[in-house]
Amino acid sequence: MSLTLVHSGKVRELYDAGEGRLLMVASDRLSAFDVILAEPIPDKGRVLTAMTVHFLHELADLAPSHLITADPDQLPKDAAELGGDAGLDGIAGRAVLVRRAEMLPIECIVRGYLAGSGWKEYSTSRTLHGMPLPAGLEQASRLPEPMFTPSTKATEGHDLNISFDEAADLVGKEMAEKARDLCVEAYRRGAAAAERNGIIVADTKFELGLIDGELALCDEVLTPDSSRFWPADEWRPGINPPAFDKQPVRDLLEGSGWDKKPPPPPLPPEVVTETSERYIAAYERISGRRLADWYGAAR
Ligand code: Q0N
Repeated sequence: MSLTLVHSGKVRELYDAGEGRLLMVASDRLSAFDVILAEPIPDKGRVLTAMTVHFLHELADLAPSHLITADPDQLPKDAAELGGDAGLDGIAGRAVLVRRAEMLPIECIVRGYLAGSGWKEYSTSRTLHGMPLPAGLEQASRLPEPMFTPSTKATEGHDLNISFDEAADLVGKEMAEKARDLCVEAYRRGAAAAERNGIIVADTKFELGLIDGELALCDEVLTPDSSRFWPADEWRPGINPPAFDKQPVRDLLEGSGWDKKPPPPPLPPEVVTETSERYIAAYERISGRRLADWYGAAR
């Protein structure tokens, strides 16, 4: 094995590919309630990779990105070792070669709807990251305008919501303004495309880095792992809408009496299949493309 692992996340791995490049490999692993499930979700890694590449192309006029290629034939030779017995076919469609960037030390979150920690803050103080909001909003309400709500890695790995001024203290005022404007516009465009096809992107997280001194989109872009996707026809203010991607998994786990400590109970095959189909549907509806046309399709 000649590619050095530089980071192993819950569902992805990052390798040093030499010459200022990294190889990002998205797995088929699924995380629910902060635990990795034992059963891989077929095609999940390809879906997340294809969706990211789709949006990087859609947003290319807005910002450059770290992407070099997703073409399996253009990956470094050693990459085949990561695909196990299948070789290159084992990672085709879920691996991308990218340029190494100087990452901003903030997570650039944009919220269009009030969910998760945003809803929690609003319900206690009628603010979002310290910014006052109108009264009368409910859980899952659409915000008057998408809002840039950055966070930063707290010491114990958990994210800490910060104000715009705190983000500016970390990266500089001009950089924070650039990042905010880029991310809000990227969210507006991505969310509008998704909503036309029945999927609400409630919020999303961008990771930005500097490449040749230019602010560039890195990591995943507008995927179900980096965002909250809701089925538009099941959204209404006042409730916590189901997740477009993994609600069947959550329902199963919630209904199983599991105490949320590892190991999680096994997923029945029909829940694995349904979840895979939901990921594929999300990609196909949002991008207007077929997953079968993306790298790594079974031939
Ligand atoms: C990088 N992360 C955080 C992989 C992504 N182009 C880049 N250059 C340098 N560093 C990074 C990138 C990118 N993308 C981004 N860590 C390093 C997110 N990780 C989590 C685990 O999987």
